[in-house]
Amino acid sequence: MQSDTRKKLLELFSEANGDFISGQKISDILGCSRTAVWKHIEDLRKEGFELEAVRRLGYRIVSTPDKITANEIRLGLKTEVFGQTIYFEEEVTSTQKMAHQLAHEGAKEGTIVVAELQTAGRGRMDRKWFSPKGTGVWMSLILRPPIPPQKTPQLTLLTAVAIVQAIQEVAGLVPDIKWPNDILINGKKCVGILTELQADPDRVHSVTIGMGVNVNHERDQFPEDLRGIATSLAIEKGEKIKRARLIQEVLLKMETLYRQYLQHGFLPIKLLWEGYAISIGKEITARTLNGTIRGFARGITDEGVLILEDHDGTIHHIHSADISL
Ligand code: BT5
Repeated sequence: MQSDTRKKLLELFSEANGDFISGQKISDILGCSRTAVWKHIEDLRKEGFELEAVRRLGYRIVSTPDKITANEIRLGLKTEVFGQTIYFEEEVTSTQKMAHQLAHEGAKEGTIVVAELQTAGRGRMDRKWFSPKGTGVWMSLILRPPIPPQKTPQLTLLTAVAIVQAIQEVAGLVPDIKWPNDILINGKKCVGILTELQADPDRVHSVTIGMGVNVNHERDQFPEDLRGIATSLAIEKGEKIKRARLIQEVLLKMETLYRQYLQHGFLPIKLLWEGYAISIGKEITARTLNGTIRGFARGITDEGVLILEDHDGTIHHIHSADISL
């Protein structure tokens, strides 16, 4: 479709404000045949517009495509620092990789990298993160916190709290946190967080926090191996969510919590985190690189490390593991 035809058509629908416009009216205004109108409508559908067609009434726009652009993120962003510098890409290997490079080149605190599609999105320990086009939030945030490297796990927990709060605000859903970095709804994972740092032994240069949120995936868009363990906000809510709005809210909640963290330390964040955590107080299995331990999750330390008491009463401090209930 030519861009001026597309523009005129979208203006028409915008003026109609969700009401029907007859095919005849559209063809008169665009100066084209009814068949051509139908083709233009099909083109809009391919772009992600949802249109309803009813005989004798004409066409009506139901929803606009959920596109993310730097402008969509900027418009209505209420933060002072986070997300004030945006790198938006249609396609990257991994936003983490790009953010590391930018951090290395001196990118400012609060810089974000967002992509519509990741061809090599990654999880912890080089696992893969499924990041298809146009359905999720694939974002990395660069921070330069004045903290020693051993405290950076706290930032993963801070991020989890911020994302849970943002999901509550934007989607009205109440997710759970599974230590350390999973956010679940109805027992299925809809968010993964990956915190990576560039540091000397005693000083952090930058922390890159990668966030993957499954937002508008339909159930059958997940590959077979994830279908039983993954979900999206749209599946749980039964309607689509505007991703740019979610990004704005995540950035706002993160900035607020991060300020609080730098001023008052980890304790207030820890209390919030414990309020959302499902694994604490329960019997769990922790798979670590050094083996598997079963026991009761007693809580987290002030550093964000999981405290696990096994059946002999021995206390283990778990820095990194996969947890199952
Ligand atoms: C994570 O790893 O959960 C961290 C994921 C971080 C992804 C973001 S997206 C933006 C930024 N750029 C990147 O390249 N990464 C970050 P982990 O706890 O290791 O979990 C990985 C496991 O989750 C995989 O082995 C799968 O079992 C599962 N998984 C993969 N993709 C998924 C998805 N989209 N939704 C739910 N589960 C998924």
